[in-house]
Amino acid sequence: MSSPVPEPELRGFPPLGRCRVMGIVNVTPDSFSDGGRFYDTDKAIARGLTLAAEGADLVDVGGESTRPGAQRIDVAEELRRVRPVVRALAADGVAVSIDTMRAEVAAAAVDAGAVLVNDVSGGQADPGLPAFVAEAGVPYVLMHWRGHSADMQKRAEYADVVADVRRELLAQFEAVLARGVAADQVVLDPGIGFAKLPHHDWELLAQLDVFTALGRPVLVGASKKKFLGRLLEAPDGTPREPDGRRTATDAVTALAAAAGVWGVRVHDGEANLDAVRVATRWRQAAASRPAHPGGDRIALRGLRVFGRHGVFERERLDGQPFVVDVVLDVDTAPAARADDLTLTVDYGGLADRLAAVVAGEPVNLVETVAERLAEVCLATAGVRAVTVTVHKPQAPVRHEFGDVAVTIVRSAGAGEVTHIHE
Ligand code: PMM
Repeated sequence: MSSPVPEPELRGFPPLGRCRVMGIVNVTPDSFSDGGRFYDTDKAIARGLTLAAEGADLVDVGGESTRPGAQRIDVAEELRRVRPVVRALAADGVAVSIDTMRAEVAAAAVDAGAVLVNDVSGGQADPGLPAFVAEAGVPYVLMHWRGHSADMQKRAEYADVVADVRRELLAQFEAVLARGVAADQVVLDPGIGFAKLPHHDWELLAQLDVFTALGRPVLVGASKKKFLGRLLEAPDGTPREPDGRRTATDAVTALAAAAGVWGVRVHDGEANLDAVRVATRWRQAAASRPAHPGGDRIALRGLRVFGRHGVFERERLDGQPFVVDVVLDVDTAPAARADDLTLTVDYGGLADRLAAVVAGEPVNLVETVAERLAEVCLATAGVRAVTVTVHKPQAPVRHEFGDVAVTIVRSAGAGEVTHIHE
């Protein structure tokens, strides 16, 4: 389970401390999961209000089905479906996102009060859409996409689905940046079920960390999709119907939220919000677990050494203080029994070796310094694991701040611990 990292900034969405729940309202006669149920304007509005009342942070309104094989509708029809729903929900104080691939629909929806544009084509279906998003400055969900739904499943071929989707999504991201969209407007989405077979969806979900590591918020739309129907198929191979995929969806929500995604796009509010609450608490507990459970520890804290690390020329010329904390996982019992320094870590000698790294060859990143210090610690006889924190209290930050620090945890691989007695 990955530990919490600060939420990447998304314009207009201050950090919430948990995964967001985006409730779905498909104002369509033919979406796979709720086909027709909310096609009527009043029913769609009522559904959006219910989702918001259940705790959905956003309500995503879409007028065009993107289920595999779906044909496109014309822009006038899409506008007719979504505009009154967006307007009514926004007027009622609901945060609305518009699920569209068209600039004209996005513009009308933003005009009617939508606060986010969700583009499953990730800027590829209508070049005017990223241009509109750039000009309006609205947050923008950019999804991995290989082509329109009518024949997208023909394109579900990957050498390595995670690497391929990551690369293509980054290319789409760069393309919208080139059209003037700012990085802090963008949420990335791996596009579960879009030009993907069930095993592709599972691989993407199991490696969400690859996407959260891109430094942008990540949205996952797995709700009731076909890969869950396949997982839950009957003994005769009949896939479970969408309505029977609710609990499995809640489970995916919990796991995705625990993996640190920014949001999940789901058909039901309450149960998914409960799942998010479980994941949030789980992540908090994981973050506070000790790095070296149960073992003996030797700590050396506040080792202050002058160094020249940093990306700026001034940092290389002038240098600045770095402060190092290390906590070593060591078995101290043999040294204690014999009362013998040679059987434990000599922290004086270790401090000299750590100081030499900090004062030595300048590198760009505090992360690199921390990694080198961890290597020195793990090369010290008896050290099984180490937590290294490198503080840079005078880092070039244009605001008053307390500290900048990088903490890493590293352990020796099996059989790699150097024994003190050898
Ligand atoms: N899936 C659907 C529609 N819109 N938007 C994003 N960002 N991500 C998705 O995975 C996604 C989407 C299709 O599902 P639906 O028919 O249940 O709305």
